[in-house]
Amino acid sequence: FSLTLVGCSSGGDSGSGGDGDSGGDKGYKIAFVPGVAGDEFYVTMGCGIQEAAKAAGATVEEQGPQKFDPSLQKPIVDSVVASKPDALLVAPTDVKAMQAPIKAAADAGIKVVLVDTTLDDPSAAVSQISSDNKGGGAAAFEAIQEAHPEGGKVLVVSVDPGISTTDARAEGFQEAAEADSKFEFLGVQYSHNQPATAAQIVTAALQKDPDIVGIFAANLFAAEGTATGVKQAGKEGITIVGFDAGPDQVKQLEDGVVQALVAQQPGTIGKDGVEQAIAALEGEKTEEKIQTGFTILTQDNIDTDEGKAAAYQS
Ligand code: T6T
Repeated sequence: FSLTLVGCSSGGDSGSGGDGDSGGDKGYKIAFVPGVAGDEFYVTMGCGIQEAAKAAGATVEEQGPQKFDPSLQKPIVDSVVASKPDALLVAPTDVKAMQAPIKAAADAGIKVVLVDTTLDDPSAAVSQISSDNKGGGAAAFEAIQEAHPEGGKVLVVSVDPGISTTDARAEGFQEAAEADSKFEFLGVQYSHNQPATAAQIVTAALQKDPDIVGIFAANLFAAEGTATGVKQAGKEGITIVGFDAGPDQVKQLEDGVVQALVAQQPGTIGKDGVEQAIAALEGEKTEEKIQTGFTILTQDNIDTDEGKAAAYQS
């Protein structure tokens, strides 16, 4: 099915501002396979993709798995490859399991761009575009450190091992936490992208270690569940830092349930992805790796123009 522009606005990080002169209006067909359907991070990326494609006279078809799960994403990539688009923008859900299906796309002559997540061996792709995930994880620790200069126990709630982005965030957080001897790193627990599981992890962790001072939730759904878990445990004074800035996360930040959010630039990742795909199709040089930035959102900047622009679309 086709991605429509419904819900995309020029506000937020829609990736607007493309120069619009790339592509030569050849009517290229671009396929977009996000990590999971309906996730506001990928919805916002889709807006950036759609806008950049429109500027280049290209069309976009989007199809995403119902869960962030390579066994559901693989058949989608297989069928997209069979439909022979000119380019494929894909966020692999696992560094290993998605290796072969994505290589098959490149072998079929489709220009592959990895958006957001990557693979153990990304050589099938003409370009990889992602946030500074490791740096974002370290920044998340710094926000907890600032709130708790006395130190204490800290925990990471992630998604699943084998996802390049969330693994890098957890690693960045862990390295930063272990560099400050006042903090005790309690490890990483995996929520399988289910907010309810993240909430259970947090309630159980708080029963075992009621003196936890900070929790880093490594993506949107982990953050949603972590906030619920802390609330249910009736705990106050715990600093929660979440990755991503969907509408629910922003609300939790405004309500003071979450203290900071690391907002990525999904629209820009999408726009850059289209531009790299078109450059490859035009036989132009591509950039092997593009790193996009992030904004730390707190109650102090969420209502500013910068804060509003960093929030995701829904
Ligand atoms: O955090 C994003 C994305 O960067 C990550 O790879 C998977 O989770 C999200 O889509 C948020 O749900």
